[in-house]
Amino acid sequence: MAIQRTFSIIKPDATKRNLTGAIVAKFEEAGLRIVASKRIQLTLAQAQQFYGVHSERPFFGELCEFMISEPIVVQVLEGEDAIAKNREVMGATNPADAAEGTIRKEFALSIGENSVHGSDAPETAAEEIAFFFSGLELVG
Ligand code: RTP
Ligand code: MG
Repeated sequence: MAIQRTFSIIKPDATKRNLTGAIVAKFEEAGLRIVASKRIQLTLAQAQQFYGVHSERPFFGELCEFMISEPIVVQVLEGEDAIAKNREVMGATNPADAAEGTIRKEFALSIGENSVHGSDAPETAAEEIAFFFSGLELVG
C-alpha cells in the first residue's frame, strides 16, 4: 500500500475534555504523521456543508449543533494506508461497539459525541482536506 493522506477532526467532546494530546498520541503510535493541524470553531453553515451527505438523516440537526458547540482540531494525517489505518485507530462509530484500545472505546461519550471524525475513502479524503486546508498548509 502506498503512502496516503486522510482528514481527521478531533470533535468538540474531546477538545472540551482536554483530550487533544491523548488522541494525537494514538495517531502517532499507529504510525500516522500529522502533516497539517489547526484549531478552529465551525459556523453552522460550515458544519451543514461538511456533513451535507447526512442532511436527510434524523441526527443531522443534532450533529451540526454538536460540531459547532466548541472548537475542533482539524488535521491531515499521512502514512501507509492512512485512511483505513485511521478508521481502525478511531474504532466503530458507536463506542459501545468499538474495539479495545481504539480512540472511541477509550474516549467517546456516545454514538454522536464520539471524539473523532476520519475520512472513509480516497475521494472524501481529498474533498475534506481541500475544504479545510490550502496546499501551503500541508507540510509533509
Ligand atoms: P465520522 O464521519 O464522523 O468519521 O463517523 P463515521 O463515519 O463513523 O459515522 P457516520 O455514519 O459517517 O456518521 C457521522 C457522524 O454522525 C454522528 N451520528 N450520530 N445519533 C446517531 O444515531 C448518530 N449516528 C451518527 C456521529 O458523530 C458520527 O460520527
Ligand atoms: Mg463518516
